[in-house]
Amino acid sequence: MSRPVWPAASVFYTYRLDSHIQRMVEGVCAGDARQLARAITAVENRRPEAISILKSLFPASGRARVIGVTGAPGAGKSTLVDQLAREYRRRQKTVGIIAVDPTSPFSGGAILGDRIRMLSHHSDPGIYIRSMATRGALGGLARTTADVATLLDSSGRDLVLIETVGVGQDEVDIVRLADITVVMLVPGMGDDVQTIKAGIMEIADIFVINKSDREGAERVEREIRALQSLASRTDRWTPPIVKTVASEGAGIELLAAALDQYEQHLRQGTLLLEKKARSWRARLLEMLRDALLERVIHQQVGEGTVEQFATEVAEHKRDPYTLVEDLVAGLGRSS
Ligand SMILES: Nc1nc2c(ncn2[C@@H]2O[C@H](COP(=O)(O)OP(=O)(O)OP(=O)(O)O)[C@@H](O)[C@H]2O)c(=O)[nH]1
Ligand SMILES: [Mg+2]
Repeated sequence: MSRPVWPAASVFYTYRLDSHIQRMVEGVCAGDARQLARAITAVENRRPEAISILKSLFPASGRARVIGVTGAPGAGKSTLVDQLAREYRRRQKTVGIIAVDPTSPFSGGAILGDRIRMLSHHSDPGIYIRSMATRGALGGLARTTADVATLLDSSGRDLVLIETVGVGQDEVDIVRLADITVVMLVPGMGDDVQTIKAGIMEIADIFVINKSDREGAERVEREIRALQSLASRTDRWTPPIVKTVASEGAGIELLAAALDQYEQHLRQGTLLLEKKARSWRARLLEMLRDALLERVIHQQVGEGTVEQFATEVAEHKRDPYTLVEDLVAGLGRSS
């Protein structure tokens, strides 16, 4: 018999870990930070019990507003997210923060800075912060981030803030899954707007020009406006541009107001539902892809065989098209 793997073996593990998972699920729903941390670790590492945890917690999720904050390395994302969290705490809202990939090669030693800033909330149970530093390690960073956001949501957080560097496709995928996407730009980074991936500019619901204390904020604003005049959105929303000095907390209230406004806009008609359905479509396809791949690799060919196949194809001993066809056809037979 082949080795049981996540997610196909979740039923087997659920049976064995039932009471342990039960405690974890109840703890998360009650807002217990330790159980939440355990659940996140299980999901992040795609442990066998992860699916059971997510299944049990899904019904408790769906209430939080998920806000993605993205921008160039060093743009001030962590500083802004920190300030925004304070603003929401002033409004008696609870906040979960996911800082994705602070160890990326782009940000150098920023993880220490992130850690130090996190300490500023240390005594406030209304703010829960988690760093995710596993770029590419287990694949599906966007999916894992979305699942972690679901956990924070089910733990009763009113807001989930996701910070991610707006550089690669992973990051575009991550912020695409948020309800609201904030794209941060800063003056004085050369051809400002051009340094941010076009894909990121298109998904901005709100633009922030941070470090507005520096020369050139107006120029960035003009560039964004020029870009906006070319693009057209189907939801009749023109992303506002908010200028901030995150390090001094300036403009944060304006940003919070812009976020409120966009949320109100989304709540008109079926826009919010449509947006959520779009992101669920992407998540479902990825989940399906992962599940099918797991089945092919672990149930049919086994670990290491893919490398062997790859070598055989490279040596032209095998034709990859027939190989893939056979493997997919085998799925139907093995179920
Ligand atoms: N002058 C100025 N400096 C700022 C402002 N906001 C943040 N900074 C500084 O910019 C530096 C980078 O800020 P971070 O918040 O770590 O930036 P980040 O975008 O999270 O950086 P990475 O996660 O490494 O990509 C820090 O030294 C901040 O103090 C601002 O509005 N004006
Ligand atoms: Mg940061």
